[in-house]
Amino acid sequence: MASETVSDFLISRINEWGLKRIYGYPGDGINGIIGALDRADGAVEYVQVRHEELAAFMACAHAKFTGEVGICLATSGPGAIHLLNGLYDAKMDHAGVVAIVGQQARAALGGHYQQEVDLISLFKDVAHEYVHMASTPAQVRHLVDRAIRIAKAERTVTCLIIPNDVQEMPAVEKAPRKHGTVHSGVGYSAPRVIPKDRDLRRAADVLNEGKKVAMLVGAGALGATDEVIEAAQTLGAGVAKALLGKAAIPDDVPFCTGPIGLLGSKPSWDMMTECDTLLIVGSSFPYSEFLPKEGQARGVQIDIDAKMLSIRYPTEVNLVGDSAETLRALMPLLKRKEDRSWQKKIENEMADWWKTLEARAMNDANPINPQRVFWELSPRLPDNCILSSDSGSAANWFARDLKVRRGMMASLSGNLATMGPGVPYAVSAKFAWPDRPVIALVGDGAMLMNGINCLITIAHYWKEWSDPRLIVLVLANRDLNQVTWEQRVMAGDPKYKCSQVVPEFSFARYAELLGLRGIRVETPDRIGPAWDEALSSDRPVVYEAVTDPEVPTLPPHITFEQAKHFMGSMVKGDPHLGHMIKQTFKDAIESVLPHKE
Ligand SMILES: Cc1ncc(C[n+]2csc(CCOP(=O)(O)OP(=O)(O)O)c2C)c(N)n1
Ligand SMILES: [Mg+2]
Repeated sequence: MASETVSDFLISRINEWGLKRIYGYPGDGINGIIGALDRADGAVEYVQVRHEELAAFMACAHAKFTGEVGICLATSGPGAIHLLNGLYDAKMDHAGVVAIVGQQARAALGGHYQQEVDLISLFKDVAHEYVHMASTPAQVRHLVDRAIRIAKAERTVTCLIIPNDVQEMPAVEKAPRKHGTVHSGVGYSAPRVIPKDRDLRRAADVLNEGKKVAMLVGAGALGATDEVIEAAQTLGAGVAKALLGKAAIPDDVPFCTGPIGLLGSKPSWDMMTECDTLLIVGSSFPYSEFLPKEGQARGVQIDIDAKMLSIRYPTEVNLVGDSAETLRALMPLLKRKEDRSWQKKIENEMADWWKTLEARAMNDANPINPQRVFWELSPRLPDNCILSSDSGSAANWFARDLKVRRGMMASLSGNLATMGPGVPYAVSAKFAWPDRPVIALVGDGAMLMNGINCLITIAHYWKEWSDPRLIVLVLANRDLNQVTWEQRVMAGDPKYKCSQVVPEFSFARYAELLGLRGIRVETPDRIGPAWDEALSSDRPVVYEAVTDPEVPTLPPHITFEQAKHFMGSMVKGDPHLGHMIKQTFKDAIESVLPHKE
């Protein structure tokens, strides 16, 4: 189809870039673009969301789950403002997203006009690598080309602002050949980035000299599973995973110590406190207190982005490179550690830790222990499934209790740690991979924030997906639980009901109302059978688990003594004090008991 208006050209150019889906919400700031999407007749699919923030989360998840650039579309003023949180999520997790937003007509700008917001300034932080407004049709070709290429190459957010009058003008596909015009083209192919030999040798020297090597992998290692495992085997190392690197190596690898940090494992903590060498691959895991003390270990870091090097630990050798390629180039220089005792120790500790987790999951709670919901899901995870988690207590159990296997994907809002991405990430995963089962793990607070609205979108679209399985687990604990625990443990404050308790809402019944399946699980014996039902359902399911908010989200290194101490130091007056202390002790005791057969 020959492009007619600027908007028609915009859509056909997006199509030329190979991008086939836009998540959006209309408004009179983008009527021209919506009209063009209609005329394009499905060449670019339009997915209608319930709130622009959800469109941005979906575009972000599209980038995370496909490696393509995600696109979201919103109207001027309010619609554009609504995108922001989802765009920051993408920016902070290095997901390539293009935001396309409308603007009032050029002649009105600067006139305190209806819905006129200074969008260049508004997006100047989140999209600082590239935010531009089209003031004439001849700009649009290079604005689109550059916004997509920069989003992809820099793994960041870019933004195009198109005033509504420009949208309706005749397209200028080819600027005249004269001074002051720009002639751009489509296409991007990632380069091969490998450090220099000299630097690889310096890295190998550090790693070869170490006796107790710890590895930390993150999102940047997601495409380097075999290389990470091989390097760890050669170095006799253990491998801890930052949250976004959950799927980087399978959890049944015996020297994988699972998560790190506040929601980490004890073996990751012990490994970091005892290692003499640290190899970080594709991770900017933020909390340095969970890494070795400065001076304790010599460090090597691999990252595709030099900006991310040596900011959490003063690593001695900093390699700019693709994780898989760099590890492959490093391998021939590494000497296999003959002494395997360090890795063996890690493997033993990890075997013990899995037993601790099982024991914690099986502790009684009132009525359901949330850990058990995850523990029982874990062996039932379908091959190739895609997992999303929200921010909240779910992220702890997602990180610790689920054993991901090869072929699975898993993500959440890693760096912004915002509430609200769990369900929209899952929807986006279904659009990208309609034949794969998808499971979202979400708290009741996040559901009430935006998840229940997103269920309406699921109800609207699920029949288009070849495998209808999309399960939303809701931890119905009537609490903003993650923060309730943070307030108790970090500030020593009791639970302030007015701020922490969320209203009663029947998530399962609401799902049924929408034509989805709703399963409410109120007793521990129902947990497993309900997962079986959900995973064999012929339609999307809301799995509402009535869980106990007094099960602590304890940091991994808290010992029984420390637990007693912080409980003792808590101010009195928590309405749930007795039950909570009992629950905390149960979990803390599980960590210090040896789990021998
Ligand atoms: C947009 C946003 N608002 C507030 C927070 C702070 N916060 C983090 S987790 C959390 C509680 C989440 O509650 P819920 O979704 O019910 O999960 P739970 O921890 O209870 O399982 C809050 C308020 C945040 N991360 N993001
Ligand atoms: Mg909750």
